[in-house]
Order: sequence, then C-alpha cells, then structure tokens
Amino acid sequence: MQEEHLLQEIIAIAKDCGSILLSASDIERKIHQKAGRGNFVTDYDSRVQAILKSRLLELVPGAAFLGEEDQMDGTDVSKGYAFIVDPIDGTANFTRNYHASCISIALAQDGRPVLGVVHNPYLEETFHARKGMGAYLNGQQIHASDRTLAEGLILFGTAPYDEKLIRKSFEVAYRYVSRAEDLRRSGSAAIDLCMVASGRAEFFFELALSPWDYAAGALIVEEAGGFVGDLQGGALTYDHSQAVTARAPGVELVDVSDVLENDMP
Ligand code: 2AM
Ligand code: CA
Repeated sequence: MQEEHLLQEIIAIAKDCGSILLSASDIERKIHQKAGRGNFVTDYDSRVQAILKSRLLELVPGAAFLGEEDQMDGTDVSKGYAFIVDPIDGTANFTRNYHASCISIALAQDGRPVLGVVHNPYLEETFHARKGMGAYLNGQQIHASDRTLAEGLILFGTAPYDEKLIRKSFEVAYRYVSRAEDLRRSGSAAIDLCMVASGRAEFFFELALSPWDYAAGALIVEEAGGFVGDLQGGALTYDHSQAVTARAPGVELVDVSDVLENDMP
C-alpha cells in the first residue's frame, strides 16, 4: 500500500479508537489490577487492542503484532514489518477520568519504527511521523524546542509499577530539575514524548518503559529533530523494556550513573 495512504488509514483507525475512549462509561466497574502497583487494565484496553489488531493487520497482512494486552511470547519485531501498539497509554489516568491518555501505534521495519501515530482524543491532538519525512501535529509540522536545559521543562514517569525504581526516579528527576526551569508529570509516556517533539517540553525520562509505550513517540521525537536513547544516550531497541530519555537538541544528558548503581531503599 502507498505509504501516505497507509498513514491516513492508521490515523483514521486511531481516531475511531479515540472515540471509544471518549464515550466510555462505567469505567470503574471494568478495571482489573495487573502485576505491580499502579498497573491497571480495563475492558476498554482489551477491546481497543482487539480492534487495532484486526484493522491494522488488514492494512499490512502478515505483519507481526506486539500489543500491551496480549503479549505473545516470542513475538519477533526484528524482521519484516511489525506493529507495536499500546491501545491506551495512560490507563491509570483513563480509570480516573483524568483525560491524559492516548492510542499509540508504531509500524516497525526490521526492528526500527518507520511510522508512528499518537492520538490524544481528549485534546483532539494527533501526532504522526514517517521515517525521513518529519513529524506533525494535526497535519502541521512540529519541531523540538531550541531551549537549553536551564530554560527547560522536565517531564518524567515515576515507574510506579516497580518499587525499586521509584526512589531512583526522583533522584534522577532532581538532578535534571535542579538544573532546569520546572517539572510536569502526565502519566502517559507517549504523550510526554510528543510534548518534547512539539517543543512544549525539553526533556523526558522514565527508568523502565515497554516498547509499546515509546515506539511511536520515539520516532516522532527523532523526526521533530530531538534525540531519544537510554540514560547515557545509547540507542533504544524495541524488543524489551528499558530506560528511555528524549530531549531537545540543546539539552545535554546529566551524569546519573551513581544513582543507577546505588542500591536505594
Ligand atoms: P500504560 O498507561 O499503558 O500502562 C506511566 O508511568 C507510564 O508507564 C505510562 O506510559 C504507562 O503505560 C507505563 N507503564 C505502566 N505500567 C508499566 C509497566 N509495568 N512496565 C512498563 N511501563 C509501564
Ligand atoms: Ca496501556
């Protein structure tokens, strides 16, 4: 399928799923706790993922499919085409009607995202990028900011699902915030990545994210002229959970290796 047409089809699917989130009712009765604290799934996550799986695989038959809600052991995203999908990123927000959640869809080719769509139905904001073609918000090209860290807004995820990482998350956050302007916390990694891509914030990190949380957003940041990587700037991969950073080009990484090495209570 022609790439622009494929992109438009994927955006249309993301928007249809966004309408499901907007019209959700009775969410409290449909919440199930997953492993770890702060880790929830609702009937809507499963329903949206089923829709994404069937409609996306119709567009690219034979593609692999890696989604948060039916993690298939051994799904190989390293060869050929693979969708890497989060039906609802910001599920805890969704269960609380906090209105900061999105649908995140990446298409990878040989292990690297080549197309990403992040749709936030609450703000009617649809971010997209194609490899080599720039990043866009509702059709308008976006760019990472030209601010330095000193002028910067820091975003972070607290990794609430892993008790050992919470304290370290705040230590790392302090290292950055003490050198920057201020801090925000949204509860959706995909939205945070798009905030860096659109120049609304300068730096994002979370100490453990899964590929479906960052695959689409990472491509959108890169295509907007920002950088993504791990805490030392090493390249991201899309086959296992890892620490993720995203930054505007004028923001240098801060050395946090001592925080990561120390055993904290
Ligand atoms: P979710 O809403 O799809 O679960 C919040 O700190 C961010 O971390 C969200 O993007 C959230 O995605 C993600 N997250 C929640 N539980 C997680 C887990 N067990 N492993 C990795 N990321 C997780
Ligand atoms: Ca999710």
